[in-house]
Order: sequence, then C-alpha cells, then structure tokens
Amino acid sequence: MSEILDDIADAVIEGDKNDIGQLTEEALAEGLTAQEILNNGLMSGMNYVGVEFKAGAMFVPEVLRSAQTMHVSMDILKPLLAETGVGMVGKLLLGTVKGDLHDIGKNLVGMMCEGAGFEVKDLGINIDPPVFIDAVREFEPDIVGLSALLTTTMGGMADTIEALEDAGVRDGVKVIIGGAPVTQEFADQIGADGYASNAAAAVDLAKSFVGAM
Ligand code: B1M
Repeated sequence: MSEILDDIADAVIEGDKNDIGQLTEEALAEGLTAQEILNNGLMSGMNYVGVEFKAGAMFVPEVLRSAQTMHVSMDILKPLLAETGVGMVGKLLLGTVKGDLHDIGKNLVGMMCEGAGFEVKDLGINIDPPVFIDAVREFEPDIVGLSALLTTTMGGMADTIEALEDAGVRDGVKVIIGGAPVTQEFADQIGADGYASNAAAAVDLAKSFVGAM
C-alpha cells in the first residue's frame, strides 16, 4: 500500500489535526482517488482506533480527537466523493431522544460510523418523535440510532419507535439504541433491532445491518 496512505492512517490514530489536510492534498496530487484515501487511509486508521477503544487501550478524548482529525480530511474528500458518485456503506440517522441533552456519546457513535463509511445525519439533542419521522422520510436511512443518558428519557426511545410504527416507516429501517442506562433487555422490551454498549460496538452492529462486516 502507498506510504502516504499509511501516514494518513497514522495521523488519524495519533489525532494529528495539523498535518492531515496536507497529507490528504499530497495523496490526491500523487494520483490516489478520494475513495482510496477514504478506505485505505482514514477508515483503516479509524478501524484501528475502534479496536483499541474496544480493548480499553484508547479513551474517549483520544477517540474524539481521531474522529475530528478524520473530519479535516473528509471535508477535502467529500466534494470529490460526491462528484464521482461513490456510494457509502449505508445511511445512519442519529439523535438523542426528547428531553435529553447529552450528546458526547452520540457524537462519538456518529463520528465512528462515519469513519466506517456510513453517511450520517445527526439530528442533535432533545429530538421529538415527529422530527425523527420527517427525517426518515427525507433522508431515507438504513438505520435509525437513538441515544439516551437519563433513566427518565429512556421512555423516549419506546415513544420514538412507536411513532415510527404509527407513521408507517418503522419496517423500512433498523433501530439501534444505546446510552449509559440502556441495556439489551430494554432494547428487546421496546422492540429495537439492536443495542450497542459503546461506539465501537455500534459500528459493528450498524455494519452487520447493511451487510458490510
Ligand atoms: Co448528565 N447525567 N445530566 N450531564 N451526565 C449523567 C448521565 C448521570 C449518570 C450523572 C450522575 O448523576 N452520575 C445522571 C443520570 C442519572 C440517571 O438518569 N440515572 C445525569 C444527570 C442526572 C443530569 C442532569 C439531570 C443534571 C441536572 O441538571 N440535575 C442534567 C440533565 C439534562 C438533560 O439531558 N435534560 C444533566 C446534564 C449534563 C450536562 C449538560 C452538564 C452534561 C452533558 C454535556 C453533553 O453531552 N454535551 C452532562 C454529562 C457530561 C454527564 C456525564 C458526567 C457524562 C456523560 C458522557 O458524556 N459520557 C454523565 C455521568 C457519566 O456517564 N459518568 C451524566 C461520556 C460518553 C462517551 O459516554 O454518553 O455513555 P456515553 O456514551 C457511550 C455509550 O453509552 C454508548 O456509546 C458511547 C461511547 O462509547 N452510546 C451509544 C451512547 N449513545 C449511543 C447510541 C447508540 C449506541 C451506543 O446507538 C445509536
């Protein structure tokens, strides 16, 4: 593999936001395509970060920095990827449910899924079920990801799933849920398709739903 792609992967792993832009430009100047840089540089770096995070060898601040580093490069690549019509592995619609303002974990899930090749639309925090419904109709995601950090807002996940059912859009998407108080048992109880305890597990789960393992 090209040395510059290894340098890009290393920059992501090390969270080197200063050099990644120039490395990306150099890779393009060398004739590498945006897709090659995405798959073999950025995603390769983020995959490593995911494995280390899962193993407890990297921590939240480092993962966030890696994700931000990836974003600097993605900003350069996105228009080129759009031009060449390169497809992502799937679409993920994400949001923290109504009444809940916590977003650090959700953002991490979003950034790591982006690193794994998903097109991510993040609705933000305190999201009412009707907003999810409108976004499902407009964005047409493969997966809807719900996050909640409070025991008092977990019910918002059930409300959102119920609203998706009532609106007739539930069958077209997989719903995954996560957040500190959430469990697999709760996911089963409210009829979610999957639960992930952390961002790396969310990536694996999301990939399994679009056949990208
Ligand atoms: Co809040 N807060 N908070 N808080 N806060 C907790 C959650 C709490 C456990 C603290 C405590 O009392 N020990 C407690 C909840 C208790 C409970 O319900 N059982 C609590 C409380 C009570 C509150 C307030 C009510 C406090 C008050 O005002 N009296 C209030 C509520 C506001 C509201 O939401 N309406 C409140 C406010 C806040 C801040 C605004 C100050 C701030 C949030 C800032 C922000 O998010 N931008 C905040 C914070 C930072 C926390 C703690 C300290 C840290 C949360 C965090 O970001 N963790 C938290 C205590 C704690 O967890 N130690 C606490 C790091 C993050 C990477 O982990 O979010 O768990 P986490 O995400 C993980 C996984 O859960 C999973 O992957 C992530 C990465 O591995 N995951 C998913 C998350 N979403 C996922 C979605 C998926 C899959 C996996 O699929 C879609």
